[in-house]
Amino acid sequence: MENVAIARVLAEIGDLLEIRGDNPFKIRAYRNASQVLLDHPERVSGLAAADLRALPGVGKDIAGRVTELIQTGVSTFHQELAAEFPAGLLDVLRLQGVGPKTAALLFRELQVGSIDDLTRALDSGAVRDVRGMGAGKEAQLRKAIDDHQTFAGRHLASEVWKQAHVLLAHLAEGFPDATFDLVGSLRRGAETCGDLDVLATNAPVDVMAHLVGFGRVERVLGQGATKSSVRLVRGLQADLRLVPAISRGAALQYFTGSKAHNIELRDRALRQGLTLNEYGLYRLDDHASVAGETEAGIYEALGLPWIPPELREGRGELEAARTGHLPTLVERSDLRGDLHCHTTATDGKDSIRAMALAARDAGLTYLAITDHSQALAMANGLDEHRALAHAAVVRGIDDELDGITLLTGIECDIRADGTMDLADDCLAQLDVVVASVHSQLAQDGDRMTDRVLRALECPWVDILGHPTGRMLLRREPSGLDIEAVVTAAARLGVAMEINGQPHRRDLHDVHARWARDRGVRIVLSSDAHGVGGFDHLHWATFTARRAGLRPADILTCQALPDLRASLRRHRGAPA
Ligand code: DGT
Ligand code: CA
Ligand code: CA
Ligand code: ZN
Repeated sequence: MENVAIARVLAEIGDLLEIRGDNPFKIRAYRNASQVLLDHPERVSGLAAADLRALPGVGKDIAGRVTELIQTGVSTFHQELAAEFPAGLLDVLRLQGVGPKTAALLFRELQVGSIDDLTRALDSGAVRDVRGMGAGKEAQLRKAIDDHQTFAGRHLASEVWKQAHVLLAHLAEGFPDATFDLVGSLRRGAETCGDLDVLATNAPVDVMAHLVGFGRVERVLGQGATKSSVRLVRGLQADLRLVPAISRGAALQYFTGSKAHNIELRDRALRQGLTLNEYGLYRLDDHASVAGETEAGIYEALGLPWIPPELREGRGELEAARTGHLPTLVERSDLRGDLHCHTTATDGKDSIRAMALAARDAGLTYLAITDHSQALAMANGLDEHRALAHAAVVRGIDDELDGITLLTGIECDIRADGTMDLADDCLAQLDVVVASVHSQLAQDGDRMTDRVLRALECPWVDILGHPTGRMLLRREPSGLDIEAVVTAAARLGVAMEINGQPHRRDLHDVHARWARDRGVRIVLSSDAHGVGGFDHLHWATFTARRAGLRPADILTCQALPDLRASLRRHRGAPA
């Protein structure tokens, strides 16, 4: 039995106990154990009972359930729990804002056992009549179902990336001479992916059997000689295509997409008397092959320069390529510094010094320490006094370090009324101020816009952090009028952030392009909360590339002296 399968049963026990209203410690214990087994490098089913018990988070009870599972293929405890509720109730529980109490109530009062049942109950008006529900809860549930439908089946790109690399290692281990390429939306640097697309060349058909034998495969959806699909853990589908080496370029092009880009490209081919598919570019009259081995060769035969995958969204890139207007996109290695990170002073996991060294290892030459301000009490946010004391510590550590310069700063909350969370006199003494909204994101659009516009008027605000507050697959952007904010930021010389946290990617690429076009300078930030967080700069870079940004559009591609001079506080009064 695979670790994945055992982990899934334990996680489900946790969910079912939660609906039943069982002991929270017990619920957490099952969930912890599930994660431990999922991450365990060797097969748990091969372990002796004592070794199983020795795993962190696996106590006597859970070890017993796991042993039963391994020996019999089922857990009677899981089956008993599952028999108490309809299977679809777990989907209801996973809706945003539906806790176990609500799920249990909906089941008991209205026999809701699935999302479809819930939709029907909402449509009939039955939900609002249940004691403890009401119109507010009704609206919340409707929104949760809407979101579920919008987000269903999509995965954060960073999650897909992690799984992709484990899969690639498995494939390469079996076929060291083959070439495996990641294609699809992941290669285009998209924010979320519907599935994981992998292309194989120089491999025998046996590669398909090897895919199916991968330890993280939960279900085989189809296995063929040129295409196979499997479902991996967490419901991620992976497609593997196999083409001959002479078609690698054509297949890279075709399976990278996007569909919109491919359709435009195929139209262009047709107008030149050519036909394009995943095997090559051919003349229509005599079917002679024109290109196919390399991707650049395909574009070249169509009279175009190679187009970076991040731009292949059908947003005018073919026209730009044809007329010689493709930008030279920013690369991760162009980034010279980072102006947004957190330390143990607030909600970060690592010290100032550790963050500085990690930034240096990540190839950066300067780093601003921007911990939270007091409004974020949960994060132990800094008041004026602590902010200035923290800045003094940062300066002291900066003096001791070579190869990286620390800047003092703050991520200052923008209060609900648009005033800044710290006094001007404090903000003025720091090297850089990022202003961000963290509370009352549900404010109506006009109020949110006024709030942010007012914050931008504060002369010490250099950067607007994660402007829309969205959380991919979890929370829609705020009602902010982004056009009004972009216009004000351009006028006042405030830079706007592309936050690289994989669930933020905020600004969104379309907005970032807009902002640049209207004269706003862009900052790429990690928003690292630990030494590993500088990896986020890769995601910020993907978004910037999708936005068509060049190094010259980005403040953090400047060396420190130029960066300092470019910050709003050093630019003097706006013209
Ligand atoms: P996703 O999976 O929703 O994040 O987005 P993609 O772009 O990865 O889409 P997917 O996996 O359905 O297909 C991968 C690529 O294959 C897609 O970007 C372009 C190509 N492709 C798929 N279907 C078609 C099609 O009907 N026509 C053309 N020209 N290309 C297609
Ligand atoms: Ca895909
Ligand atoms: Ca696919
Ligand atoms: Zn923030």
